[in-house]
Amino acid sequence: MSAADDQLAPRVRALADAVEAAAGRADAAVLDKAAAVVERAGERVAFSGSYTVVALAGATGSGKSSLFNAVTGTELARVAVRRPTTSKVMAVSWGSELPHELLDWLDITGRRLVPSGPNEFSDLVLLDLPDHDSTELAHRLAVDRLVELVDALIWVVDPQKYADAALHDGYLKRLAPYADVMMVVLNQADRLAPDELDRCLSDLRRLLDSEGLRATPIMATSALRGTGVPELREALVRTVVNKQAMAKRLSADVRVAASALADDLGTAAVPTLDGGLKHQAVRVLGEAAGVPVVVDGVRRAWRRRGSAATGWPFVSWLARLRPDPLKKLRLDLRPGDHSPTELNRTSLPRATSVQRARVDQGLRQLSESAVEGLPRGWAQAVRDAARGRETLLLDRLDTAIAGADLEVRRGTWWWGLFGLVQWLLIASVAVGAVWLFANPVLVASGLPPLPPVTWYDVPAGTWLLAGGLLGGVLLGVLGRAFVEIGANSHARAARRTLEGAVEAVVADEVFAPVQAELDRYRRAREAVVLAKG
Ligand SMILES: Nc1nc2c(ncn2[C@@H]2O[C@H](COP(=O)(O)OP(=O)(O)OP(=O)(O)O)[C@@H](O)[C@H]2O)c(=O)[nH]1
Ligand SMILES: [Mg+2]
Repeated sequence: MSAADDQLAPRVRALADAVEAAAGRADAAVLDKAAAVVERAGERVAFSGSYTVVALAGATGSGKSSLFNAVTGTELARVAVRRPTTSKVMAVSWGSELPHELLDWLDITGRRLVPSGPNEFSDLVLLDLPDHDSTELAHRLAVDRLVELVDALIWVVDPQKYADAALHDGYLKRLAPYADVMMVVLNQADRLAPDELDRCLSDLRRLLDSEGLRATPIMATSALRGTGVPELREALVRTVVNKQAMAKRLSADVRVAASALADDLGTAAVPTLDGGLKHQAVRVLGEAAGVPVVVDGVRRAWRRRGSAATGWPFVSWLARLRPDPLKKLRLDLRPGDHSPTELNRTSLPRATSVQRARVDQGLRQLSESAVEGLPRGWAQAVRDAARGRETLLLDRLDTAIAGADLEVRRGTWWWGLFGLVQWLLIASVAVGAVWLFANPVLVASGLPPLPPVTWYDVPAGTWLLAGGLLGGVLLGVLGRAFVEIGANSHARAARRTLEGAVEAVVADEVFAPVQAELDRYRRAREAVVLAKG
């Protein structure tokens, strides 16, 4: 196994990974080509990797068949003056058996075996192709198909047509990545004077260099006279013995496909879902799902219950008549009392079109930031990931809000104390009133009047009555202030709890799928880099 082979397998695997990751996201034509390369590479190695398939290609009449015969020392290829001569691909191999599997895979029916013992052509399958610039469509199609499959190509040109656009624009330029598995042979050299041949060769060299084919060697031959044929034969044998052509060809295939996919994937930095972006999304979605309504409900419920417990009893019973905001929202149940069913849904207003629009907008904001720089197909995939479960999202948010423990069921310890003191003050008012106003009744009933007690010349009854009234009101006001502080801090705590619950849902339904898509993009990007080698 050569170094090229060693690297080829992981690169083919990487290309397969990239194709898998980019499926449905990258350009379909690019993906198809890359998938075909993966398949072809696997098959080519499986079908007798020990053979090297070399094709003689070129324009009609350049002398492919003549050169074939000259190099192999056979008369297997038909040579003629009538054009085009070769209409069917012919494959020849040496030894005791034809590599049928390989030839089936290449879809070549014209096969000839040159019976021989082990020799320098033992592992060679040499193809004589029809003309690439043929008037016959079938010829051109056969050439195009095999140019994609063979391990090495020998382009046979003649002094008249070596600069032909059909060859250079149609094949050589786009085959630049395969420069090191190609060779260009200027045949019919006998038709040129030595200085003309030199000019011709240097012109051809210049042309190939300008097309990115510096690594492609040039040779001059005459199939008619046999000049240059031994050198060509040696080059061919070297290619076969070296056993690098197949791996080099496949390597170039993988590189070309991976580069095309890399271009499609773009070069922008892979976007990340940063904390600020996530926080913003949680806030917007929480708002849409009713977090502010519940937070406000918590504040008002705390205020109502606190006022009822600590306020001046003459007034605070009024507070009890007002409905409990959390009861109204069905959020007064214990967390365990909720199950995520329609029956136990909160009575938060059902998602209105405005809310849905805000959810939509929140998700769009998030996905637009997460798709910055991504190619179109990937951007769409990220958008779909962000909004794929939008309907479920609102339901799950509602359930999460219903299940959050808002800690407003119990009051706080000092409410009881304030309540007790309020009742003592009421008692003081009552005692004071009796003390002040009971004497006429007692006297009329023949009972002794209450003893007159004064303090600073003011009757004790007045102290008790006025003190009780004033104390009750003051305590009520003080209690109200404390309750307000408590209501605000509970509202804040409720907001934290609710946003935590919302975040858990959004992380699950939105962040995770978006992140998975971004990870997939990163995977594709890393895989093509590996595949390019
Ligand atoms: N002078 C000269 N004539 C050659 C040489 N090689 C081939 N020919 C002649 O060129 C003509 C075409 O040769 P082929 O080998 O059939 O050419 P081909 O490239 O196989 O042509 P197609 O099969 O039609 O594509 C024949 O008449 C050959 O005798 C050469 O090196 N020198
Ligand atoms: Mg021919």
